Amino acid sequence: MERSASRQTKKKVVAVVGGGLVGALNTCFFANRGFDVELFESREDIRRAKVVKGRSINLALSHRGRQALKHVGLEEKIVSQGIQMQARMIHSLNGKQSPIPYGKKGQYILSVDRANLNKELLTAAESYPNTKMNFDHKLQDWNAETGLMTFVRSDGSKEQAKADLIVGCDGAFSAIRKQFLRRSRFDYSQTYIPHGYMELTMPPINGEFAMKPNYLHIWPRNTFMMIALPNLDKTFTCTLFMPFEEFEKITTGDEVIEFFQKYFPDTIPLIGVNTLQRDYFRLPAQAMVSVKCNPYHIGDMCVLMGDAAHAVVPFYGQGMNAGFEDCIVFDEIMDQFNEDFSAVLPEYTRVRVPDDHAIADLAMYNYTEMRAHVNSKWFIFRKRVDNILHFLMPKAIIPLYTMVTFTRTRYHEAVKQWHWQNKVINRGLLLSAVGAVLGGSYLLIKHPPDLSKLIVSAEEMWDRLVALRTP
Ligand code: FAD
Ligand code: EGU
Repeated sequence: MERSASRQTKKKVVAVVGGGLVGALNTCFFANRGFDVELFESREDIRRAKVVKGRSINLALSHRGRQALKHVGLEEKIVSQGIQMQARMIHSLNGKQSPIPYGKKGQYILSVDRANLNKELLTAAESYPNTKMNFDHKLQDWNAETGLMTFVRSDGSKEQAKADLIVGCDGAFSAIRKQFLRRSRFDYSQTYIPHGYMELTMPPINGEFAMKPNYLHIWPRNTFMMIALPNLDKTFTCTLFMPFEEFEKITTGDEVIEFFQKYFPDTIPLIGVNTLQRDYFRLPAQAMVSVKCNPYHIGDMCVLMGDAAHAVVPFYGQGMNAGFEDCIVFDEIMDQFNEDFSAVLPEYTRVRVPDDHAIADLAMYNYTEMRAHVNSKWFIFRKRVDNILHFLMPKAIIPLYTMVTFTRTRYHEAVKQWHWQNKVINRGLLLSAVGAVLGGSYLLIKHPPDLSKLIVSAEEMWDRLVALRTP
């Protein structure tokens, strides 16, 4: 109580810029601590908007994101509006479907509707008496010396505002971050990957889901990949990933069908030829960018969170989850340092940068891995090996995706543990190989084979080698 009383006297004002997933959640976190919070969002209130434009319709919510929602009392509500996915369903080219569980019974991820999640978070943020929501406020610029922010409204008018702390949650193309870029000793990198993505709707068939609903459906085809997540209205949203140059090759409805016939034939009757052709040409393919930067703060005045701090490619399903976890980590540090921004902000950078960079790297690694040599057979094989090793040594060997998806193990620790496990596994394989050679030799000595047979096969082998040499 004493601490909240001292806060009352300070009555610090926090400005959250960006009312997307992370900004809306963060507003709840700051409001919970008793700050006066003002949220500024460039778009109109999506709860009143007729059409919501924006990226990806549904998202995979996992442990880290759920923990953050739990902190502000929203976990149950959001989880009840999600669809459980207990396993992946791998679709082979021949139409065969193979389920691979994420873990034990209780280990599942959730498919959540982005727009609905955002609306729920905004409603929760708005419900605090100490919050103020400002929609149609696009941050144009801010002054890193004075902290003065300038917003433009859709009618062209401008408004200015000040706060004790500015929290930049304004996404991958953050306007808040622009001021960071002008400063010395600010590291920044952004990489566009050659792939784009496009979303296609798979409607219900006879009022039911066209495919099994409680799965994350995957069509791994090396360079081409498709993923489908279920929605509450019994549709699936299929996300097609492929290089922009491949998207550009397809210019007619017939070519769309031809392409799907070649790579995703089982989906044509499910999506339907007309829907497929309509959705394909509705919007151009969207780009994916990876952004890393350091530090995340300026003095005791401004801090970046979510995609504004770290946009990651979607190949681990962690972008939102990591952004939500940012909020927990910041909140924990606020406790440790008694809400002293001049101590909290540098500590937040120190603690969080290595983890966000680790998940950015992992997601990028998985992208290169999948497009290089992941077809359905390889995907199934790898996940099965992971699961078997985990079953044999449950404490020592934990699959990387398990640590990332179902625990709050710090991302950079998960990567370390993964490298260590790989070493152990490789040693194990080497030892088995040596064992096999030794055991084989022993058996050969104990039971010498008929040498004449060996010689014949050696001759055969020579013939084969010669045959190989001649073109
Ligand atoms: P955003 O959601 O981008 O929100 C930023 C907000 O700031 C927006 O509302 C915007 O209008 C506002 N804004 C922008 N500029 C200004 C300004 N100048 N002034 C005021 N407001 C401004 N993550 C997962 O965890 N699981 C998944 O399965 C998953 N799948 C994905 C699939 C795809 C294809 C993509 C592209 C991403 C996926 N992600 C996933 C990542 C996830 O979408 C992002 O990490 C998440 O949306 C980040 O939230 P954010 O609030 O930081 O940014
Ligand atoms: C991509 C786009 C399967 C939603 C990574 C798995 C994703 C999602 C995987 C998108 C994959 C890839 C994991 C989850 C998830 C898998 C994961 C990827 C949700 C390693 C809406 N990925 N995604 N890994 O293990 O940990 O199932 O757009 F195909 S959820 Cl690329 Cl767990």
